[in-house]
Order: sequence, then C-alpha cells, then structure tokens
Amino acid sequence: MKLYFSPGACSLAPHLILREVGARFDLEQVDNKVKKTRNGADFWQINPKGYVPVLELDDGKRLTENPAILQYVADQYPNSGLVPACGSFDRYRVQEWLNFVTSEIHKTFTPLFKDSTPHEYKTIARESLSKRYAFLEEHLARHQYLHGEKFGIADAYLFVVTNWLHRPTIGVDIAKWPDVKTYRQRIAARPMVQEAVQAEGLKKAAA
Ligand SMILES: N[C@@H](CCC(=O)N[C@@H](CS)C(=O)NCC(=O)O)C(=O)O
Repeated sequence: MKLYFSPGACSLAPHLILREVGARFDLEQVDNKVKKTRNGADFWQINPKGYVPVLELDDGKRLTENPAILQYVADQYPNSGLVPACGSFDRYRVQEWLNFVTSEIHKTFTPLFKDSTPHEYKTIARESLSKRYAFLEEHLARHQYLHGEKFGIADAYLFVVTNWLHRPTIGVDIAKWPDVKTYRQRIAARPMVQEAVQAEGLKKAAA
C-alpha cells in the first residue's frame, strides 16, 4: 500500500493507523500548493479531488476520504481492535464519531487556514468549533476515548485535527477544554503516533 500525505495534514490520521496495525506501506509526500508528489507526479491524476489522503492499494485501486480509508485499514487487521466488527451497533457508533469529526470539526477548521476567508466568516467558524469542542469536553470528562474506552480510528482522526488548535492562525485556545487537552496528550504519547509524527518531519511537540 502507499499513502499520499502532506505533513501534519489530516492524512496523518491514516498514517498513524497504518503504523498502529503494523501494515507495510510506503509514503509519498504531496505538495498541496502545486499539486505535485515528491516523485514529480501530477497529483490531480492521482486524486482528481486534489487533496490528501489517498491510499493506493497493491492492485492499484485508490481510496480517498478519511472515514473510508481509516475503516478500510482497520478492517484489514481485525485483531488490532481499532474498529468494531462491520454490522455491529458499535460499528455505527464509530461511524457516528467519524462523521462528527469529518463534518463538524475537520471542515470547520478549513476556512481558518485560508487568508482569503472573510474575517466575519472566521469568527463564525471559531464559534462553531468552540461549541463542538465544548461537547467533546463533556464526553472526554467521562471517557478516555471517543468509543469503547480504548483508542480507535475515530480517536486518530480527532487527535490530528485537534493538533491544529496549536497553530496560531486558528485563534481557538485548547486551554478552555482541559479534558480535550489531556486526551490529546494521551494519544500523542503513543509510540506509533510519535513514529508517524517523526516520519512526516514534524516537531515532536506537534504530537
Ligand atoms: N473530505 C476529505 C478532505 C481532505 C482534506 O481536507 N485534505 C486537505 C488536508 S487536511 C487537503 O489536502 N487540502 C488541499 C486542498 O484542498 O487543496 C477527507 O475527509 O479525507
């Protein structure tokens, strides 16, 4: 398998899950500004949507979208315990979390990264994020992880996007949610997370 990634982007979530399950995989870095891969390939040809992550399978098929990739990887390693069995109610619960992270958190960060986003829109995005993190704070005050009291694929995704709260342009302070902060640190301490962070050339502090 090969994962197309961009350092510190949401592709870090499948990256660290590939390490957690012990998969053999290659990494290929994408320059998202010019849409070229490290090997010089035109990234538009790899993903016509123009964004990471992309997981390329050994038979050449390509899978995009974090919730799909995370589930696919974990399902290849059912003994990893990173996702409940397909068809079980717990699996739908995890899908509920994945959808929450992707639509309510991940995509609310996106306009805060863009210089072109109007100031008023950024204020609204910050308010929305604060509301969502307040909800997560309540959950994480009572639970160690999002689902099942053990680390799973939805945690990997939430961990990666929550790291972005440390970027100065975001303008939302994680200190308001101490249980979210502790949760992030708990996941950052996982050896495979440290490995993934280092492999992407990020500072240890990013984890
Ligand atoms: N819906 C996609 C969104 C992926 C996404 O937003 N990727 C960002 C990095 S976090 C990206 O590559 N953006 C580049 C661009 O849109 O030009 C998913 O969940 O996988």
